[in-house]
Amino acid sequence: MSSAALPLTRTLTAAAPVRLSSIEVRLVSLTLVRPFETSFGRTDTRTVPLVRMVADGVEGWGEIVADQEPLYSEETLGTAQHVLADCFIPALLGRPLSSVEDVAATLRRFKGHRMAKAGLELAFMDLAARSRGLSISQAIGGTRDRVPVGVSLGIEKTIDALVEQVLAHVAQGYQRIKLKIKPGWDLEVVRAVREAYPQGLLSVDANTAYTLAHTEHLRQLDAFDLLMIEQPLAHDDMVDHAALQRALRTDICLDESILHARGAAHALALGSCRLINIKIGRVGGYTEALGVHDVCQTHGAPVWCGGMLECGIGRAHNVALASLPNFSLPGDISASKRYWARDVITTPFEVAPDGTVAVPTGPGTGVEIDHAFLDEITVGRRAFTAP
Ligand code: SMG
Ligand code: MG
Repeated sequence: MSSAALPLTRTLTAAAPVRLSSIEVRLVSLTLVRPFETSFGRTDTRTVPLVRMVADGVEGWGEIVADQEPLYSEETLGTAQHVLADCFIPALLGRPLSSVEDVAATLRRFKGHRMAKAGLELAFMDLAARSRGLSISQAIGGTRDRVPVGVSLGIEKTIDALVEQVLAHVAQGYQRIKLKIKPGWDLEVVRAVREAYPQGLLSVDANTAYTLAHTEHLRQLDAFDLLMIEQPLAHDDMVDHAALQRALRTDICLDESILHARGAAHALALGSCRLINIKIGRVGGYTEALGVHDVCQTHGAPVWCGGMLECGIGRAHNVALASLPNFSLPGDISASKRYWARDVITTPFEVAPDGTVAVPTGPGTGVEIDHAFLDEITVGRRAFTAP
């Protein structure tokens, strides 16, 4: 593997040390325009915890990607609310915080619960960048003004219905199609989609549905010239993935298995994968996401930005992250309308005919919250103030 020089001037500090006067956790309820089914289950409605921080009249917003049930990872809506209220928020309120790294360092003694931590880092990053009049993309050293995007298509009732979805999204410009697979919904499905979409970038995501016993079966995917197979084996495995990667021509991309920069380095050294997707929530925030990005860049492994069916706030953070130089593959960053009839931001994200999304240039996330709509869909809120 080649190694590339790391860029970057990063400004993860606020204009002046920040003492957070309040942190609010607000739950909003949103219904997908189309249910999304993976190997582990089906999502049609999401209850999304949003984090709002205020300091010296500047605010910042973050989103927590934990789900109702521990299906994608161990975290849930319930565990996130618990650790925020009882551990993380009390540790942050009233304490001087200069940078996003300070937030990460303050929370480091608490094990795990990365999605909950990320919600706080996201809000702080937004606030810190706004306090300096920088966009997050500028603050983290982003180099793209538009990012290439793909779409992740769930399991459908029939192969025909999926092929129809594929063609509709290709027509909208998406640069890469990703299919969810599981035993019983794989080879035949990929064959049919490949016939309908012979040239384009195509990948599959198993969300941990297979074991090494499926090696011969998965080898048959090599025939379809896939960009990658994402997370075929267990969420906590790296060794079996290395054995599988040796048996496959297709690149393995790890998602669930990569929780931090050290894990990314291990996976690349072990040969468990050749690609990594980065989700800010999965790795616990910007500090670690930037770390994973840099480790991969040093190893010559490209990364791409994963998605967790975010609303506009989380999506804005994802777009900012994906503007970093080593995000060279299309991300799971689709248009707002692919998820929601109405998004929580005033200007929804759109995918241009060339399959790119514009990186917002305004301060912080660069998006404006649609407060009237947010209030309408709020199903719970809890505010915490500094003593
Ligand atoms: O946000 O467009 C999106 C979804 C992308 O497939 C997607 N996410 O494993 O990569 C993944 C899944 C996790 C979420 S499934 C509810
Ligand atoms: Mg995945």
